[in-house]
Amino acid sequence: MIVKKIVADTVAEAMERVKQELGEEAIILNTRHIKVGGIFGVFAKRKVELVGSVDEHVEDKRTVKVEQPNRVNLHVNQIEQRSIVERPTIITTGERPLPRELRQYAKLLVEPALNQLAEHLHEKLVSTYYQTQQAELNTVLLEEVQAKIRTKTTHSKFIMLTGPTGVGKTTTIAKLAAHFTLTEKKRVGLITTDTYRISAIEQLNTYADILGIPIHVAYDLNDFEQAKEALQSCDIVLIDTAGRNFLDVGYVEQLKSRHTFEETDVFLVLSLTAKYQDLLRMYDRFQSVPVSGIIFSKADETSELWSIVGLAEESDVPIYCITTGQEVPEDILFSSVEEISQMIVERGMG
Ligand SMILES: Nc1nc2c(ncn2[C@@H]2O[C@H](COP(=O)(O)OP(=O)(O)OP(=O)(O)O)[C@@H](O)[C@H]2O)c(=O)[nH]1
Ligand SMILES: [Mg+2]
Repeated sequence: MIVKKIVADTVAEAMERVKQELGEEAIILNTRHIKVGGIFGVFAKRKVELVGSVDEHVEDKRTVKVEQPNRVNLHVNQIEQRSIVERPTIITTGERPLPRELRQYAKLLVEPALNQLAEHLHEKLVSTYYQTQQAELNTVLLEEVQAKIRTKTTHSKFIMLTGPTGVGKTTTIAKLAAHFTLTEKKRVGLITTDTYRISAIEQLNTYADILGIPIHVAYDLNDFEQAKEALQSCDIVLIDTAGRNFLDVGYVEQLKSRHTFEETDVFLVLSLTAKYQDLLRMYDRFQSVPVSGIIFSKADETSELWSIVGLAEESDVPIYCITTGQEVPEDILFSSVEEISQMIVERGMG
């Protein structure tokens, strides 16, 4: 395949030059606006950059004089013709053409969670492919993912989990309680404000019993203040909530008037099993208190993790941890950006 990058003042001019240099059969791989020249972006000229390509077979067809085939030749030619038709060098992913050798990345470029990044990823993959002639570009992808996501640790006294119903808030509180008590040797206390479900209280009581740590049930904000008072000597206080509390404007206003969020990290728990558009909606709905990080839950129940990248691009909120199963305390990961990126790319391209 012959590939040419053309820079011109207008798309029409660029197209004309592609036609002149590569012929009528040329395919446009990519078009983008760029700025050329100037100092620190001032006086830079807006140009169009167009990457065009033409199949070498097409060039051959135009330049080689074909002799009248005999019976045998005709047969061979037919096979050749058919194989060209059956193995096109360019495939199309949505609106973006992709060299056939990069077909394993086709699904990626139409992935809803990567919609914002698709153009950039496409360009990066195609240009790296043409520069290196390598079709295995997972390292490029890995670098792109690494550049998008951030992680965070916490040194706050209060850790509050919020998020939609059933995403794993209470289970994650139990995992965190075990982590801080057993691994970090901290004095941990629990408060649950989720009093809608008796079973949630029992669930946490059981874990608190096993770990030998105090737990307080707060039925209202007075109880909440008393619980905080009682747990003053703890290094860390983990607060479990019912998702619906944070969607109640009145409750949030009262909470804000009785709890300064200075020493608090609020982590929004989002399940990776949810559709990407629903995750975005959830992220928007749970903004009533300042969210300092995201906990992605149920990574064990999904075949790909692109939502993590999409949400990082959309929100720029760091990741606190990822949960990977129902088992307490082991199914939780406090991974680095590199480890999470590796997991995302391996899972997505596996
Ligand atoms: N597969 C899987 N299941 C999980 C994970 N975390 C929690 N669960 C399960 O998800 C279900 C709901 O978990 P909970 O911890 O009760 O969720 P919650 O957010 O507290 O739910 P509500 O308090 O009702 O809003 C339970 O069956 C958990 O065992 C995880 O990482 N992977
Ligand atoms: Mg719960």
